Amino acid sequence: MRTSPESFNISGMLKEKPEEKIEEIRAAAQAAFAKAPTAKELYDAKVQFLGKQGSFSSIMKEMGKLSAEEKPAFGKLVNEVKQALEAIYSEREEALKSGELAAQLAAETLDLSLPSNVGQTGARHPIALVIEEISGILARLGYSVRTGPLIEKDRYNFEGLNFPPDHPARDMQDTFYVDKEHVLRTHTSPIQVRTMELENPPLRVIGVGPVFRADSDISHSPNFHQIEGLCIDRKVSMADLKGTISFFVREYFGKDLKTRFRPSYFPFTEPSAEVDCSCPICIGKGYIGNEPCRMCKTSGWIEIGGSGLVHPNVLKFAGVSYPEWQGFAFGFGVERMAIIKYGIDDIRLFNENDVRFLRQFSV
Ligand code: 2U9
Repeated sequence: MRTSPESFNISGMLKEKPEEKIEEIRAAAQAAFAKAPTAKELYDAKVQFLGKQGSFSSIMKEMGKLSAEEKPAFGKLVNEVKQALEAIYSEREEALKSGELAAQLAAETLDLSLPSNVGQTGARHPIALVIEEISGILARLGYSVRTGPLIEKDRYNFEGLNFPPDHPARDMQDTFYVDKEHVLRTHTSPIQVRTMELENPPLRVIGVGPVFRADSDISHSPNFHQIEGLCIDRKVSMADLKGTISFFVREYFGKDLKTRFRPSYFPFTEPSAEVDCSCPICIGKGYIGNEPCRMCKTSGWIEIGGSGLVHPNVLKFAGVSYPEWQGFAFGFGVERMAIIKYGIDDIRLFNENDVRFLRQFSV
């Protein structure tokens, strides 16, 4: 309960007993300070008694009515009482504030058993990791990475790579056409044609990135990634090609693995060969204990890509002088390289971006 200044009728009091009136104010202020339940209400009481418009200020205004002899003693008394009240106020303020802080701390007690609020961290995508690893191995043989447009001209995607006008790969059913002249690139080889047009031999280049085919089933996605190597030099043979790919297989899949080449056909290479390596899952044995290997289906071999000597028509189209300059090339599907190395059994996982899947490949 607050005591308002009006409850002290100070008019005319100086004539009667000024000291008593001051004592009355002191007692009322002290009681109000002691009763104030919060620091805010304590402060309000202070303003009420000690503020500019408060009880003491009113008394001071009356001082003019005192005689010259009375004034000093009265002034001294007022100052003493004010100082005493200030001290009581400070003490009480301190007590209330520390009480309020203690109550706040008690109410805000932390529950240390709650789960932490640390955000989930992401992980590099296995496709990015495989591209980095393959490029890193080939970089040690002098190869460096080139990229190119995803929407490609027919002349770079097909014509420059020696695809005849009626080749089945040009079929609307196999290729996404943007318009009569442009397709979504079906392989990364156009990057190599563009590089040969722009740069002078000798060359050792890696073309890498997404490619698109109108093909979708349980093991084929309409978009996947390729990585391929092209070497242009003065004298290039199948022996250089086999040495390069065998080195790559041992570095990427493991030192004990063998590489084999099977004759094949591609429009852009002649001769051409498909590349197999011993199955990295069963280490070429075909079985894991008594269990048939699910990756190579017991053959002990697994197909990893294609290769060949660059067709003279491809070199000539890109302005490379043949036979002064010759080349070999090889290509791999990146998803396939990841599937084989890590034993992944579902290509759809690559596009789901589930961190529980992705995290398994981060080191
Ligand atoms: C130029 C000349 C020749 C690159 C080659 C292959 C064979 C091949 C496939 C592997 C799996 C693509 O992702 S996949 O389907 N690649 O079979 N690639 S030779 O030959 C080139 C490239 C560029 C100028």
